[in-house]
Amino acid sequence: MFFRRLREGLHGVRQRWSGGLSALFSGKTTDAAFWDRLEELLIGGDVGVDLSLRYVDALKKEAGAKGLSSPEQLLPLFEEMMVSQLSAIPLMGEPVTLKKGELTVLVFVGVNGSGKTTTAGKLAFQWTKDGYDVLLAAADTFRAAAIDQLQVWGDRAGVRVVAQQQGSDAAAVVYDALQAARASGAEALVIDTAGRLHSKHNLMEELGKMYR
Ligand SMILES: Nc1nc2c(ncn2[C@@H]2O[C@H](COP(=O)(O)OP(=O)(O)OP(=O)(O)O)[C@@H](O)[C@H]2O)c(=O)[nH]1
Ligand SMILES: [Mg+2]
Repeated sequence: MFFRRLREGLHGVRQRWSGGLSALFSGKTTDAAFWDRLEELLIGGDVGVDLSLRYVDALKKEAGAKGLSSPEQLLPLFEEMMVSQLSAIPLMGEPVTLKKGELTVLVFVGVNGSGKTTTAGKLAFQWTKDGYDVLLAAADTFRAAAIDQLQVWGDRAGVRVVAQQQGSDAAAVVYDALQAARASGAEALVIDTAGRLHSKHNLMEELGKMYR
């Protein structure tokens, strides 16, 4: 299931980088220009310089070892590399299950508009319906109306929302929420955060602080 979705996802990425990866892998040869272009596309796609270079290197080695020379033959290897990289992340693709009388903390992180707040609200709603004691935390203190948006979900689900005013420290909201969740014996703390690109350094730093 996860792999199928990932494969579809990768397929989607291929399509969006039209004239990009898909064109590259439908080319004729894996000459120096091919490898340069692959590196360029990966870095341009925000894969990160180190990881991009590692991918290119590993793919080159595999191609050599297996005696593959056409881009088409390399595509499945490339996909496999991406999949194994992602599935090495602990709990990747695993369902989140709550335990009665135990606190589970869930942090929603993702690029802008990817559905964090909506999913946080829906989960809080569903888990409340399932009889769990849930708490929402409005750690998106960045975008105007983000706190209200979560509050609406909280009202709908009958779930308490821990929030401070807009512009306050997101890590402080998380700290407050964690205290409140522990004090009240909550079973799920669902934390909504501000949308961010992984390439925005200061916002990633903020995540690190929340985690601590
Ligand atoms: N079709 C569809 N739309 C969704 C889904 N989840 C969210 N949306 C819509 O996508 C838009 C963005 O959703 P949000 O939940 O606000 O996304 P977000 O990640 O919190 O956005 P930011 O806080 O701005 O980063 C809204 O218009 C939602 O109604 C979904 O599962 N399906
Ligand atoms: Mg949001």
